[in-house]
Amino acid sequence: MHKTIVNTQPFSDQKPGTSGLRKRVAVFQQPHYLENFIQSIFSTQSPLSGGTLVLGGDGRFYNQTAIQIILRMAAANGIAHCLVGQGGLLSTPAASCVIRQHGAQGGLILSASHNPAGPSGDFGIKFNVANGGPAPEKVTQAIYAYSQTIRQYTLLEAEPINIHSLGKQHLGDMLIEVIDPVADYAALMTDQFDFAAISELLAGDFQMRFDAMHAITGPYAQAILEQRLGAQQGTVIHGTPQEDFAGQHPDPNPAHAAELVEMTQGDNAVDFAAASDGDGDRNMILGKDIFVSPSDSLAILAANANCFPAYPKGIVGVARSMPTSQAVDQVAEHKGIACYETPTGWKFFGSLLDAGAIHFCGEESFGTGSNHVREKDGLWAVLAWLNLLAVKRQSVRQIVQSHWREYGRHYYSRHDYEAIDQTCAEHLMDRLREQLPMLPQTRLADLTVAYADDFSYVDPIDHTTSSQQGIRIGFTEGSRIVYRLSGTGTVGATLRVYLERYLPPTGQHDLDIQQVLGTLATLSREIADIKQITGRERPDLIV
Ligand code: G16
Repeated sequence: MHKTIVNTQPFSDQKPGTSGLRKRVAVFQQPHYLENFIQSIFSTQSPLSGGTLVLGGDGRFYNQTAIQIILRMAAANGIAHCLVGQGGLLSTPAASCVIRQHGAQGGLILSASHNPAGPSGDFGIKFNVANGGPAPEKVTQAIYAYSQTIRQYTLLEAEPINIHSLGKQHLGDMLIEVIDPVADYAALMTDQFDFAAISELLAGDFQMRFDAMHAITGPYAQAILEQRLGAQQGTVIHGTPQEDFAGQHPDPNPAHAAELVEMTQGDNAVDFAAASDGDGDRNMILGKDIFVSPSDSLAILAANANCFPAYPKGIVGVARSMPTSQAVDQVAEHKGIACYETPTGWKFFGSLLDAGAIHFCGEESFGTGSNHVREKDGLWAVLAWLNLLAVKRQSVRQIVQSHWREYGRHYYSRHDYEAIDQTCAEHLMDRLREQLPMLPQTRLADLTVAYADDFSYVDPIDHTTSSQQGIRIGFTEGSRIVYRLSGTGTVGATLRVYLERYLPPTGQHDLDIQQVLGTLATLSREIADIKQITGRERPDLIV
């Protein structure tokens, strides 16, 4: 088969963000754009040469085109073996599972996560390394550096490859194996949870819905919840992956999954509802008339880890991203286990998980996971909650409320200012940084600032430093305001403001969240001069 070398020029915007390279589809459709980035991965990640690569995505528009190009480039770049999810499909946690179980040297996940899809939507590429997790910063920096000097890429001339039938075929010297995208992952889940207990729960009066949001988790949820666990047919809604996610925003939060939230309210409310996102790594947990915040969900799962067959003696440690509420810290302190605060991005949990320092980790951005893979895992969190409900035989609300009675409640909310001008956003953050030395001991409203800093993290395992990871303003009674710019948007900048206030076990736990956080919300706008700098009166999204 003929190998072609194509001359090219660098694109200046190929720096990966919080989670891979995410751009509008039209950006990826530019001649050479995708190829340059893929060549930068193949040329810098030497273990891939002669090794095994896992390939799949969330099924969004442009996946099929990208997979054909990547296969031809992989074959031309000396990859020996490529495992492709049938139809080009693999959820992000399933890709992580396949990389680990097949001893692959890495994987490419084609997804822009929860961002909308379709010809005018977003596309993305994530490179995961041999531990199954997102590439750490030193790897993404090397890929970016290469992309800035690239002059050539190489690919095989070949007819389109059939990725829809299971089985093996050759492309040049490379073996392509089209695999069932669900099988390895479903088998792993049966090791993690008590499927018999969950089946028994689902066989009774218990009513649940799982919203796959027209994205990748449909086939996984149908196979695991309906076929293996015996949930009623129709439990999984919006279960057929579509290239444009039916024009919806597959972001599992109360704003974007409003239909599911409604199913948990009123006379015919279901007992439990959950949703996952475009690529299956996020989760939202709901009970009858209750939304479980991702930070609380992590804390509750950590507090009850001994309910899961994989952790009969509980867990050794936990980690959360810095802006995530400190609810899990309370659990760690009570249980005497380690607790780490990392920057935003699942990649920062990898070294802690690999070293056995933690078992569970999570983020406010609807991500929860464990050491079973190296990605956050939407269905894992759903099964964990089902396992918990099966063991405790209490409602979601009862479990959450008794957790608050034991550990106190961290009232928590994120206010997003979306698609603001990039220069304004950077100016706002710079001004905040300038104020930091003056803030400690200042009295603001009825609060006193205890500390104010720009979060910097030294990985305790590999000792790499990541600085400027978000501005934290902490108050003496435990409240916090955190500011950072999102690393996953594709239009302008998104300013995220995270608000947190703790009320102890004896405090009131049934108050309105935005009311409890009202003073902090006002302060957050004043301290950062949000209106003057961005022109925005109020956030575009409150979660
Ligand atoms: C990605 C990362 C997460 C991160 C989230 C939000 O999630 O994997 O670790 O918390 O983005 O990041 P940001 O606040 O920078 O937008 P996903 O589900 O989009 O891949």
